[in-house]
Amino acid sequence: MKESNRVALITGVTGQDGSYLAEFLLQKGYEVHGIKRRASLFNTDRIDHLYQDPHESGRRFVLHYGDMTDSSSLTRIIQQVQPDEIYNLAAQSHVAVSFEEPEYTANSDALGALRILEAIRILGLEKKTRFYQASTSELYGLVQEIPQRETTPFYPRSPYAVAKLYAYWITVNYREAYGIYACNGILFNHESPVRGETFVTRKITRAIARIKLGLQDCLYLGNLDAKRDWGHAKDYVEMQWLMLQQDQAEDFVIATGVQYSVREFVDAAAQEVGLTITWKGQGADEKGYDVDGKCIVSVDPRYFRPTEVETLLGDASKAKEKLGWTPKITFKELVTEMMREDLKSAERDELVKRHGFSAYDYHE
Ligand code: NDP
Ligand code: GDR
Repeated sequence: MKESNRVALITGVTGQDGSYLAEFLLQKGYEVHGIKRRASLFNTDRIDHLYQDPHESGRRFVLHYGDMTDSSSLTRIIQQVQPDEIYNLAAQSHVAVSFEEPEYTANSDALGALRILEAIRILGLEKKTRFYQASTSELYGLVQEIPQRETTPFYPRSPYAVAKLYAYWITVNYREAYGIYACNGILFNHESPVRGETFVTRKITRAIARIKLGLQDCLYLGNLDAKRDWGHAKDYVEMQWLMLQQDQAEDFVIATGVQYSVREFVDAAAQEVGLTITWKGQGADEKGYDVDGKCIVSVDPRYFRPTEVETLLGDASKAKEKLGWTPKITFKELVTEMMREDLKSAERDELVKRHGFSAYDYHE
C-alpha cells in the first residue's frame, strides 16, 4: 500500500518520541492520529508545530483524547481510526518515579499494551493492523551479558522495567497466539532537545546552560557512575517505522554500541560552553568544581534509586544486518544540539531577568 494511503495511530504522541515519529510519518505522507490525555494545562508543546485546524478539510494530523488506563477510550479510537499501524509509545516512562507510583506504572505500561492488543483482536483487525511496542534496555537491568542483544536474558530492576517486561511478552504472545504483526523495539536510551527535563541528560544540559549564564548555582545529581548507551531520538523513530515494514514481525535491539558515564555526559556538556570541571570526593560526597574553585555539581543521594541499573551497552547488529539501520547522529553531535537549544532558552530567561521581570511576571 502506498504510504499516502496509510493511517498510523500513535499513543504518547505528546512525548519526545511521539513528536519525532509524528513528524516523520507526516513527511512520509501518512495520515497520523495521536492519543493525548486530558491535562489541566496545554501539554502539546512538542507537537504544536504539526497542529492542523479541525475546521479545515483534508487534515492529516488528528488528536484524540484517551488514556492507557482506559480500555473504553482506546477501543473506541482504534475502531474509529482503523489504523494500519499502531505505535504504542505512551508510558509512565520515568524509572525513578516508578518506585513512587508502581501500581499506576503497571496499569499504564503493562496493561496499557494489553488493552491495545485486545482492541485489535476484539475489533477483528488482526490481519490489518501492525503493532509496535516501545520496549526498553531497562529490561536487561542487572546485565547478564555485555553487550546486550536480542538473546540476552532479562533481569528488570524497577517497577517500570517489570511493567515493560509484561508488555514485551504480551506482544510476543499476541503475535504467536493470534498472528498479529506485533513487534518489540528494545531501544536503548535516546535523547534530544525535547527530552523531558527530569531525565538525566536534559537535566544536565539545562542546568549547565543556566549555570553558565548565572541563573543557577549548582546542579544536583544522583549516581554519576551509571553508564548508558545514548543515541538521538530522531534516529530511533526511523527504526520504529522500519520495524513495521518487514515481511515478518521480529524484535530488534536499537543502540549505538558506545557507552558513557553520567559524569562523562556532564563533562561533555560543560565543554560545549567552555567550562572545565574538576571532580573531587567519591560516591555521595563527590562534587565538581569550576576553574575558580566554585562547586557547580554536587551529588545528592535523594536521586539514588532503590535498585540501580549500573551499565547498559547495546549490540544492534541484527538491526544493521536485517534492516540496514545504523544511527547517524554521534554522541558529540547530540550533546552539542541539546546544549545549543538549552542555551537559547537560558538566554531568553536571562534577558527577562536582566530587565527586572521575574519568570512569574513574564508568564502573566
Ligand atoms: P515521554 O515520557 O517523553 O512520553 C511519554 C508519553 O506517554 C507522553 O505523551 C505522555 O503524555 C504519555 N502518557 C503517559 N501516561 C499516559 C497514559 N496513562 N495515557 C496516555 N498517555 C500517557 O517518553 P519517550 O518519548 O522518551 O519514550 C516513548 C516510549 O518509549 C515510552 O514508552 C518509554 O517508556 C519508551 N522508551 C523510551 C526510551 C528513551 O530513552 N526515551 C528508551 C526505551 C524505551 P503526557 O505528555 O501527557 O505526559
Ligand atoms: P533511565 O534514564 O533511568 O536510563 O531511563 P535517566 O536519564 O532517568 O537515568 C539515567 C541514569 O542516570 C542516573 N542519574 C540520574 N537520573 C535522573 N533522572 N536524575 C538525576 O539527577 C540523576 N543522577 C544520576 C540514573 O540513576 C540512571 O542510572 C530512560 C527512560 O527514558 C526510560 O523510559 C527508558 O526505558 C530508558 O531510558 C531506556
